[in-house]
Amino acid sequence: MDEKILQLLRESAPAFLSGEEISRRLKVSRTAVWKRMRRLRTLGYEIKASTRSGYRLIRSPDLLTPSEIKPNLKTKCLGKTIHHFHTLDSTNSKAYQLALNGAEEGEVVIAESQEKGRGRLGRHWSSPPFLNLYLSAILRPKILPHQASLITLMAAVATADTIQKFSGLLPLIKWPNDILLRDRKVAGLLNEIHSEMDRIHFVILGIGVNLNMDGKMFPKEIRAVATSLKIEMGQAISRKVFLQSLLQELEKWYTIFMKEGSAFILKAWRDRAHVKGRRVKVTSFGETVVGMAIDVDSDGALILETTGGKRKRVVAGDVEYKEKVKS
Ligand code: BTX
Repeated sequence: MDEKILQLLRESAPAFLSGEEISRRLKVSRTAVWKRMRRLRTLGYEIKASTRSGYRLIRSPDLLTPSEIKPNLKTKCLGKTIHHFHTLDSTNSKAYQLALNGAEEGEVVIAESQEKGRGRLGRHWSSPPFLNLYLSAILRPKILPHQASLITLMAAVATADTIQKFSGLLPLIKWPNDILLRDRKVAGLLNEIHSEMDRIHFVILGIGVNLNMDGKMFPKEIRAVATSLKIEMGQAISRKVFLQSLLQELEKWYTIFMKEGSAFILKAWRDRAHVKGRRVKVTSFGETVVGMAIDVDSDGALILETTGGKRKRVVAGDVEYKEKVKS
């Protein structure tokens, strides 16, 4: 209903639209329209009311609702359906449920805040309201389950490129799913798949990007390791425009992946990760290994040369760089 009212107000802007006309078009009472206007104002919409002429939309807040995002969104599929929530436990959990119930490829879930934002391995992702981006996209790629990690690499490339285009800064991808600026985490990815032995039903591509957080807003324990675009650029940014760009980049890289295969994605990832020759400490399934990163293989696994000179393939885990990262 909010969305429909906003659409009507936008269509008639800059003119006023009478309460009577809105109630007639939406088949609801004048009181219902008035109540909705009051609610929209509490959400940050500036709506002028005149007893004679009706309502006029003056300004919209930086919300990530479909009516804010879709007008300038230049994608063919990704984000054509947006499920927007003021708060959710986790956008990934919601998207997973929607996908189980038949949601189509390209549908996107966005929340202004998350109460139980999820990182990998049961970790928490700090998700305060109206500042950042918390998004989950439903994809149904025709690839084999063992190639699913490539979707994470593809999304990391798209997220890094969006950040670079937006800020002019050079982000660095840290295997497998962190995006760093000046050695601090500005974005994280959490991909979850639902599959059979030889077929993927869907992938939930979860992306969190810190956009307008100030340093003090981060929980104390991550203040030294996290950053936001606002901190790095010295100015607040439009979440709406960032989201539109991110959806466009994701669609571009996903299309390249589906048409060209993994080689293109792996090259793009390598160019943005500079992993080769880096001394790393990797924790994987409770085991810690120190060594030199050699490369990622064609399935996106990290290849290490351990201090004993042996090659090791790591499919999941956490990486710590042993020297400072330049970005
Ligand atoms: P991760 O397990 O690699 O990172 C989680 C770790 O990062 C935490 O343990 C903490 O140290 C640190 N951290 C927590 N919050 C933040 C933050 N806002 N910025 C920087 N560092 C932080 C990374 O997992 C994957 C995160 C994906 C988040 C998205 S948001 C939309 C979607 N829905 C959902 O529930 N998760 C994903």
